[in-house]
Amino acid sequence: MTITITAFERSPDGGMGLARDTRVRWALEEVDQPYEVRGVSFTAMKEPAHMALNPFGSIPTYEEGGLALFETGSIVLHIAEGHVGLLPDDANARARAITWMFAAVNTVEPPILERETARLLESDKPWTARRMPFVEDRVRDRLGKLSARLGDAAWLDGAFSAGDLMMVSVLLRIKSSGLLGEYPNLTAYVARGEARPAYKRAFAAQLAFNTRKPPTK
Ligand code: GTB
Repeated sequence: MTITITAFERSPDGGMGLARDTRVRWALEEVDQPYEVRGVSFTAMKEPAHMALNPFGSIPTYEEGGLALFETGSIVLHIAEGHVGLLPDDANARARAITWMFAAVNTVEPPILERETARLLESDKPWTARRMPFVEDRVRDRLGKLSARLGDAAWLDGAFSAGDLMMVSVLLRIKSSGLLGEYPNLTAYVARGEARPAYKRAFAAQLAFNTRKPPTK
């Protein structure tokens, strides 16, 4: 059955991999599933056909036969549950890996998003400069605790899992901020994620999609 995901027709980052289709592409690459990509413009995203797939009018979405999903956490979990490679066999280890997926999108990503919103949408507001240190400290609070838990381990709980895929994807959003660099073990963790062949293929594919050039191997 063909898998089709949606992505920005032209991502605002020009293909730096920050839009959330990258994490879905990465999951599909990890489990070796081919997929097609339908580009959606900002206008089309708010039209009925796309809103039927994602009621919030955002990307990515995932279609496979009669199934249509939105929310990257749910999409990656669906992919991980249907294929070998992203979730451990042991039931308890599997539950813990899923817990890390939730921690990524529900505990670590929100303060990162808050910072992005403050920088991108509120930079002209008179209170932003005074608010920013508090916003960044809320990111640091999460990063510090994550860093302490990761310690010297390669991945969050044993072998690489969908939990790591989601966590690395979230952390990539602040890679260029300087905040991640305050935590050498998290910097190395993200680099390990980026070094995975599946991530490299996903990144190359989204870059090619955005630049309309074939992926370089
Ligand atoms: N919780 C949802 C999920 O995980 O799937 C969030 C989906 C979401 O916010 N999608 C964004 C979107 O469609 C794209 S990823 N936004 C348009 C809209 O809602 O109208 C967020 C994003 C966009 C662009 C960059 N960038 O260019 O750097 C980075 C991240």
